[in-house]
Amino acid sequence: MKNIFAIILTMAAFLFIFSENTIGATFVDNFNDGDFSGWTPKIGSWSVNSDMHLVNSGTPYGVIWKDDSFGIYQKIQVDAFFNLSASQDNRIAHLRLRNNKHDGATQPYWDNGYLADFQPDRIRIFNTYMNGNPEVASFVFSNSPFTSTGWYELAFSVSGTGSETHFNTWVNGIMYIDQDYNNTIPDLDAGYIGLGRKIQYDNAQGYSYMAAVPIPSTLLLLSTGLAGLLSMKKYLLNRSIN
Ligand SMILES: [Ca+2]
Ligand SMILES: [Ca+2]
Repeated sequence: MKNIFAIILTMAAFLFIFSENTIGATFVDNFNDGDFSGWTPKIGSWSVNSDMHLVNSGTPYGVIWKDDSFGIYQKIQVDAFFNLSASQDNRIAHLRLRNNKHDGATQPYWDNGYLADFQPDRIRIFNTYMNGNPEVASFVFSNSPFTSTGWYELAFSVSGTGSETHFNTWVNGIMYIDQDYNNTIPDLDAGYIGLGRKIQYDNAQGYSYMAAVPIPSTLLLLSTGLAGLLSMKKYLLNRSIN
């Protein structure tokens, strides 16, 4: 009976560890079904074009939000089509994290949140809020990865809170910003994921955890699980002997 209880405890401990690591949400959208359900445009005129790419034909300050709200760790990855010989609107991509999706602002482009601005000569991260958008991180390319017109895989993540807030950005899987930030605005610890501007997007994906995994409890659970495993081994050995 004691051994059965240990087995159940083992399974429960492992299930709990697993679920604690996967709280949050993931999304993948290639827009190949011709619509952007699961996203809500805020500014601009958004659609999925005949090539099955997400496009904004309205204001260059367009913003579209993923519908779900996300937590402490957030990452978005998306393909963006940089046309280096066309107007500037075809060379600027905006990836947004932890945004408050504020509907009442007179200039909603400046919702509270973090904005990664990708351009062929540099990447900048802004802490946006009403009437302001201070630059909080940047990387100027000495050798730009944007060498010709085509699709580029962009990614932006934020983790941690307060002075432990941390940003990363990537182009085609190469990391260009890896930087801490001291965030003093609790509003910026959670929120929505979004895209912006007028460049063409495709293959959006992202994920989020609601909170960091607390290490002491994980270790406790792991040791409980190991103890349970040992009991299970003993139980199985005893059973085979009997
Ligand atoms: Ca597509
Ligand atoms: Ca769709």
